[in-house]
Amino acid sequence: MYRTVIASKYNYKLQDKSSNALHHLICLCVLLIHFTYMFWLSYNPADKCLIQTPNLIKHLVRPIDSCSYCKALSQPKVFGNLTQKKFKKHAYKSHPLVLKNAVNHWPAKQIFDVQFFKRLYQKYENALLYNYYEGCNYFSYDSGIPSLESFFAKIDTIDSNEIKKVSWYVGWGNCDPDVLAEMRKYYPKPHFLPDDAETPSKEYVFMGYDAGATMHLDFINRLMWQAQLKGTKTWYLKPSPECEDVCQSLSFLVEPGDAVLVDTRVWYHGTTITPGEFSLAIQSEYG
Ligand SMILES: O=C(O)CCC(=O)C(=O)O
Ligand SMILES: [Fe+2]
Repeated sequence: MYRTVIASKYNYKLQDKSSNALHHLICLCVLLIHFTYMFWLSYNPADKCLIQTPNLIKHLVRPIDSCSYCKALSQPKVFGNLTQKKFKKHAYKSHPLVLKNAVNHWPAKQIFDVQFFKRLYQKYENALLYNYYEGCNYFSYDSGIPSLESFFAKIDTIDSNEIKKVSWYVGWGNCDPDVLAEMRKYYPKPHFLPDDAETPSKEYVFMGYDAGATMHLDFINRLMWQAQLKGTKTWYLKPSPECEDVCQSLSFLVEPGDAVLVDTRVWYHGTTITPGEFSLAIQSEYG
């Protein structure tokens, strides 16, 4: 009897220990699968670093702003079409600027539409892959269209007149040299940028109906220029939290033919297309 009790106690302990070990092993495997999956999702072969800094960490460790970019501003600085010389005074202050009609003469204003880009990416069939390997981002915002490839596959449906009222908004970087060369046939380097300004070999397209970009901050290396080619769009800017006591949020409307300059590294920004309109903009950086 005594032996049986000892044996069953011993067995119980053994069982207890082995089920604990099994439990730990399962937890470890689940964690391992989870982190491998997260890594696979965020892995981009174009990135120089194997492990990417999560956006939350980027927000926490970004430099504190001096607020000179937003102090005493209640609206963007609005100019007519500025010359290079006049633009230079404002180019690096990070004040939001609107240059009315500065890109009105660009042929892209007439020529660019969803089908233009669909045809372009059909012509250069390796461009999607090239963009991917060069780390050219695609943003689906709230559209639920997961990739540029699926956007082009879907475009005939979302662009048809019967359902033009469906809201969608996407943006993507164009890195492929052939695609960029074809795009640049229809617009020059913005004439107001300083001659010595550094520009990347990547230009973004943002387009959609009735929607826009949700509020965010960009972790990019330079200042941003954007050419509003089709539709009207409202920009919403919010100063960074450390400047909220001395600066205010602002919003402004841009029209086809306007150039917009926003330092999207310090201004939180979002956009909304005027209801019922299609909007298309080209965007890049300068430094
Ligand atoms: O044009 C837009 O809707 C948003 C653009 C944007 O987020 C940017 O230029 O950084
Ligand atoms: Fe942005």
